[in-house]
Amino acid sequence: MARGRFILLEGCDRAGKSTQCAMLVAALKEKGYAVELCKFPERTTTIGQMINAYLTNAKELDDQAIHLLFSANRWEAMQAMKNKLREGVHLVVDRYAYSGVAFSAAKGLDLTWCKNPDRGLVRPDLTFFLDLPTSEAEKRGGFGEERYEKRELQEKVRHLFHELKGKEWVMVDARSSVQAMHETILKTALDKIQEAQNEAQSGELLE
Ligand code: FDM
Ligand code: MG
Repeated sequence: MARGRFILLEGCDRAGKSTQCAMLVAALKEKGYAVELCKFPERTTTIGQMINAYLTNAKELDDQAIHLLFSANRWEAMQAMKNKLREGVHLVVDRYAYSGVAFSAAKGLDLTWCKNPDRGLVRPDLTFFLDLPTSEAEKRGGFGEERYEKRELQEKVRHLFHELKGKEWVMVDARSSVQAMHETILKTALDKIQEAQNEAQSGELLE
């Protein structure tokens, strides 16, 4: 059996990541694939509750401390994610280490320091970056509710995402319609999943 694919959606706030993740999961399920949604921060764990308190301004934390909590929140999910992938389950992931680095570095922390705690996390097979100009994000509902939803910071975050992006990233214009974005994302994800199945048939991916 082919290992599941790790499909990541990254981007600034209000770019439509959560909507697109939900649509992708639903479409893959409808096609008969085993697929699960993961979201970071995962606010339900003990660490996640601390992160939530920080983001909703209920609690103050040093920039370094919150950075490490975001990373720990990924590490605590790692074994379960690896198990799922090994079982052939595809994972659609809403934010990951790139958000971790981009947001903390945008606040002024050293870029290399920011990257270090996430070294060794399982790598995405496919990363979509939903790109939205900050001026557009501001117009969307709910912007400004949480700690990081401020124009100046979001501009820096967007700039850092562009610095961090790998050659293999798939850039998606988040000004496009929900449906148009979904079609692009679904098609690319299906190609990736098919590629994995072909490799498994030729034995290359068997562990
Ligand atoms: N965020 C998210 C970080 O600062 N570091 C991280 O590692 C992650 C995963 O948390 F402003 C920020 C990004 C965003 C906030 O994310 C909450 P959601 O996706 O809006 O819940
Ligand atoms: Mg948000």
